[in-house]
Amino acid sequence: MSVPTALIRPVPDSFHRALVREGSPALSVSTARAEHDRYLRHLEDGGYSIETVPTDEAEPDCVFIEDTAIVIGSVAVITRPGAPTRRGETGPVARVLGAHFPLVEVVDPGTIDGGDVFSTSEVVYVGRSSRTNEDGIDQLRSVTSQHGLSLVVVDVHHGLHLKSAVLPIDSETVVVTRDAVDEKALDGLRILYEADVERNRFSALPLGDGAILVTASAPVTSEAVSALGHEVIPIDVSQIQAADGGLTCMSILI
Ligand code: CIR
Repeated sequence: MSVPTALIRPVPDSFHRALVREGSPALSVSTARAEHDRYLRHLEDGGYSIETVPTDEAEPDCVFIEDTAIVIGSVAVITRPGAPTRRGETGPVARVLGAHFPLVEVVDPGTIDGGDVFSTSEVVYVGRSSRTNEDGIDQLRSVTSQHGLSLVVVDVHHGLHLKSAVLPIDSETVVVTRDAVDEKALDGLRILYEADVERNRFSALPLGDGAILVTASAPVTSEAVSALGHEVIPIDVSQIQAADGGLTCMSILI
């Protein structure tokens, strides 16, 4: 059996110019880099082999590699990111993923970010958000239907991406930020709510070995995840979160 691989991109020196919400404090590149290094160690401990796409100083957000590609069944969908400043990030990722999968490219006028997509065994969920538009969703639907998967569209009312507000923690459970998405679309999934005092702070990445990496900034929600019987591993990624990132966004797991 082949070893699960995590595709990642190192934090560039230009990370301090990453896209942030208005009024956000200045970003520290060295702290973000230390957080990223710890994240990589956890991926390795979780059983992943790391494959690195070179960083690019011209792309301040390139560490958020998740947004550039989505693996669906046997193909990799190369996205067209919703933020025009991020569209140059896809080429180098496509070159590396092309060695593993046939590629399908999302084309103009479609936009879609990988942060808006997660899957269960039969369903792909996609967020209709400020980054992912109707045409991008239609292009993704033609891929999912070729793989016999249904596509469920979830309207994102608050937050950057679907996975800013809906975090899968196992095959049937998601942690949801209240009032952030159209929850009717999540019918059939077990919902655990993020603690209100930790609004938008919880993020999670289930690792290959069954443990779940969780943000240290959301201990109450993480405790509730642990109470479901999961092993949780807290990690401090405050600078990554200051740039609107979470734990899924720094890797593409293949
Ligand atoms: C952006 O605004 O595009 C980046 N600063 C953050 C992207 C985070 N992506 C993700 O969580 N999938």
